[in-house]
Amino acid sequence: MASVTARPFDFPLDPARAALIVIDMQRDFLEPGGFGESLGNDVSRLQAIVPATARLIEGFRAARLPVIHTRECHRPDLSDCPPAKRLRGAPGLRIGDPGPMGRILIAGEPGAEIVPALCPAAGEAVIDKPGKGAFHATGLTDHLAGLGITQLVFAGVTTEVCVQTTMREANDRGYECLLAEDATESYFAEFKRVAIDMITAQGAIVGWAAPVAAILEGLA
Ligand code: C5J
Repeated sequence: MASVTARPFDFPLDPARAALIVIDMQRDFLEPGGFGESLGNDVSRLQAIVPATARLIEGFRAARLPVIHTRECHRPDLSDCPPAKRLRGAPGLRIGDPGPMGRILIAGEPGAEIVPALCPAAGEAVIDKPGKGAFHATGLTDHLAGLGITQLVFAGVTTEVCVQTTMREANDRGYECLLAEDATESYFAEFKRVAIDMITAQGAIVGWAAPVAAILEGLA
């Protein structure tokens, strides 16, 4: 057991029971010319966390601990996309519409792929998820149970949407959740700050937050 310096208090990391979940580091969210930028977002904010996220992934790989990647995407026939979700986007740039990197958030399209710098290694699980949370309508629960995982370290985008939603789902399912605070980002700086405050408030009501360097020390 290692003690990771974290907010609001040290996280008791048990590497034998821990996995890393990297949320939605997809081209359409991160790359210039993708869906995120076409909505008017500054994607350089999200690109900036790629090096820290890569270090975290490498640390888990070096420690031979599970790395799980997620992608927010839907089936080409949209049968897993509730109309209420699809109709929420900007007209002309909704899920399934033709976008700058193929059909927006559709499995198999270039924009739905993970950015090359964080490409999943052979044998690492890639969970395609139709919701914001990675537990909804996926096999993640069974996958984690099969590995004996009870602690989850989180990285990815965006902090206040898919990362926070998945952390809340995990927290309710009994996992101890630690967010790598320099390996997560939002298009809105204030949303990231407030999301981490909400997660760590009231004695880690949803979970803990720590820098990548502190988490890597705990794995060493
Ligand atoms: C994610 C989103 N991945 N912001 N999606 O956070 O719609």
